[in-house]
Amino acid sequence: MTITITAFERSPDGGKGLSRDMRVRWALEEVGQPYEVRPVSFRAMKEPAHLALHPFGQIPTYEDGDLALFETGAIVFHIAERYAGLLPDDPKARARAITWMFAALNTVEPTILELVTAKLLEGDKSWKRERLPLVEARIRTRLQQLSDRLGSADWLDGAFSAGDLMMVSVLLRLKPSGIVDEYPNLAAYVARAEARPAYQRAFAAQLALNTGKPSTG
Ligand SMILES: N[C@@H](CCC(=O)N[C@@H](CS)C(=O)NCC(=O)O)C(=O)O
Repeated sequence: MTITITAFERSPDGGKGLSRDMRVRWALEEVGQPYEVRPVSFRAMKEPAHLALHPFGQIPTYEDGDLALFETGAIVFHIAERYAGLLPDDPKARARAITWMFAALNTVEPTILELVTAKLLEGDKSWKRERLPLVEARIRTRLQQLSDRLGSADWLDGAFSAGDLMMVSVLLRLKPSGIVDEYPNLAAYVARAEARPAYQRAFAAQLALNTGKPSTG
């Protein structure tokens, strides 16, 4: 049974890696599992057929036989549990890698999403000028803490894991702001992850869907 995921028919960023199907594509590429993509329009996302898969009317979703999942954290965790390559075998190292997945989604991503909201959804509000510096300060607090912990290591805890995949996916959303570049070890961490062949293949496939040009990756 082929794994099928959903993705934006037309991604707001033109398919440059920011839509969250990227995390799932990347995970599947890391573990060497083929997959198909079903593009969905913004309208179709809110219709009953898609809502049956995703109660919040979003992408991505994941289907494998009679299993249907939503939420990238759950999907990437499922992939990492099911196929080798994204979680260490040692139980304690595995638990720590899973901890980093949660840290990415629960502790780092919310601050970054605040910035996206402040800039894109509330860009015309009167409070924007006062709010933005506060939001950026909260992001810098988290990035400094993450930078201190990463130090000079390549990855957050030993070998590359689903924890790194999720953390880098979250940090990439900050790319347009340039804030990650203020922390050279984090910028190098993100670049190291982006250089992984699995990331490159996932990125090329997402871009190809949006540009209509076949992926060469
Ligand atoms: N927490 C969810 C967030 C999913 C999400 O926000 N998806 C975005 C695309 S990256 C979406 O579908 N946005 C359209 C909408 O919410 O209407 C996850 O990690 O899967």
